[in-house]
Order: sequence, then C-alpha cells, then structure tokens
Amino acid sequence: MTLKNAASLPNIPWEERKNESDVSQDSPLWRYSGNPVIPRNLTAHSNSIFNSAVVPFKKSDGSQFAGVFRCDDTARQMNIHAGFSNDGYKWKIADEPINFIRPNDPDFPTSDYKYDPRVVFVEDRYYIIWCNGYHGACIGMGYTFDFEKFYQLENPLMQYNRNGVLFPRKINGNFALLSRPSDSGHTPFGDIVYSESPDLTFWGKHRHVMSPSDGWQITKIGAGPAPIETSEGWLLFYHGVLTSCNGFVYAFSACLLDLDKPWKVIARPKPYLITPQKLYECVGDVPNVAFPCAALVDGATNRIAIYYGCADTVTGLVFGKVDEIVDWIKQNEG
Ligand code: BMA
Repeated sequence: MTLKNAASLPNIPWEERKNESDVSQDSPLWRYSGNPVIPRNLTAHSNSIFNSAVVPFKKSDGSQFAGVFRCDDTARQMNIHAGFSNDGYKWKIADEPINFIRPNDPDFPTSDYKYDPRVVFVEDRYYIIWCNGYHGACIGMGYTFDFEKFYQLENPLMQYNRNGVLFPRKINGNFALLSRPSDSGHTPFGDIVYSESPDLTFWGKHRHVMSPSDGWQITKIGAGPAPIETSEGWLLFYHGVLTSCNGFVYAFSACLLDLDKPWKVIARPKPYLITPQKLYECVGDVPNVAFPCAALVDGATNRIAIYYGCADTVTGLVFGKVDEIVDWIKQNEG
C-alpha cells in the first residue's frame, strides 16, 4: 500500500501505540492518552466543541494547523468557528463564528445554522462543507485561502441532506462529493451517495455508494473525513449508527472505494474501528457518539491522526498507520 498525493507531515500530532490498542486487541487504532484533546468550553460562549475539521496550514505567527470547529454556544445555537494550532493539540478557536462573505443576492440561501464541518484542500484553496440550515438540513459549501476570509457558495444539493464531503481532487475532470440524503429530523435511515460537478454549482451524475448493513452500521451511515488516496483505493472513514433500546449509537470504521469510480466499494469491514467506550464518548449532551470529521496524514511515514466528536460535547483524537488500517479493512471485509 502506498499513499498517493500525501505530503510529508513530520509534526503530525502523534503518540506511539502502548502495548495493545485500548480499542480491541486487533484494532489498528489507539486513542490519544490526553483525550479529549479539545474541551467543551475552549471559547467564551461554547457549550460544546465537537465534529470538527483540521488541516495542515502554516501561518506567519508560527501556527502549523488550522481548523473549522463546530461550536454549539450556551444558547445551544450551532455554528462553525475558525481556529489555529502550533501542534494539533492545543487550539485557539475564535470566540465568534465565521462570518462568511456571501454574494450580494437577496435570494441567496439562508444559513439558519451550521454544523459538522469538513475542510478539504482542492487545487488552490480550502473548501469547507457543512450541514447548513435552509428550510431544513442541507449541505453548505464555502472556501477560504487563509482561514481569515471565508466565502460562501451555493448549496450544492437540495434539502434534506447531511455529511457532505468533497474529494481532495477532481475525478473524471469534475469535483466529486459524497453526501447522505436525510429527512428534516433525526433521520432513521441513510445511504452514502456520490455526485459530480464541473463548477461546484451544478451537480449531477449521482451514484449510490453504500447502504446501512448490520450490527453497528444497521440504521444509517455517513462519510467522515475527506477520502484519502492510496494505491488500494480511496480510504474512507465513515460513521455508522445502530438503534439501541436507549437511542442511536454512533461508531465509525473505514472502507475502500474505487479510485476512478468511487461509487464502487472495494472492501467494507464488518467490525467498527471505534465505538463509544470511554466516559467522554458515552457521557455528554448526546450520549454514545464517536463521529469523525477530519484526518491528518503524514505521507512519509503512513501515520494518521483522526479527530472525532465525542458525545456531541468534546473532541477526541485517535492514531493509526494507514497501511495497517488498509490491511485491517481487507482482513475484516464481510
Ligand atoms: C447527527 C448530527 C451530528 C451528531 C449526531 C449525534 O444527526 O447532528 O452532528 O453528532 O447526530 O447526535
């Protein structure tokens, strides 16, 4: 297995595996010992900071990473905030939400709320994709060059839809997006679908990718961080939900998608990689949620650090090696 188009990232947040993983004996992931890496009250008004996205980004003040963070405030309004970090662990997150520059068009879609951002560098800029409130849950999209000025684009798809994730490069000459059509509530269903666009405004060539199956992913599934390009296919971390007697349980795993036809699933494992087990994953505003939205990758060493929301309250970090994760997927396919 080799990573494709992955820059080296020697300063990736990293902790070596101690003995066996704290997840399960054969898991290729292990949790950061300092979890939760981002506490709920890091900004002046935050009730919770979770389901957030980070990327390598060098700034003149020495910052090495930037991010877009879901901060629900103490009025329980959902919004996204910019932040910076020197080491990927300690973050400075703006107290106020991102104020997107919007086209001067009175009919441009509203953003009644924003949540669950992903950030993906494509060609020359960082795209932000989030769940945007416009007569219900939609996919919202915008971009930035510097994490100071942010520009909002048209919503790519009609409502209702969540979990929009852009691929890091064009496919078949088009921008490519994964999403999960939903309803206006706490959706008890959900498949991952693929769409393409030549210009990020008009989307089509919709293809079904995968449906919920059984066990931890029986109720609904949704794409997590931006897909990672490997010689074995796109490595996609995705969340899956089961419905227990006590409500939804959000876990996550990873699968491989075809490089040229990403709607074709090459391998999908039966087991989860992470399910809520630690106190900070099980106890919070929404109990039992592990929800990945971002991954940093070191192309030189295969190391990966995944940021995931914990119990809709704080942010956790897990580590692994991409080659070991790809092997694990193939071994546990089913
Ligand atoms: C989903 C979204 C996520 C959240 C999850 C669990 O519908 O709201 O942000 O993590 O529910 O509450």
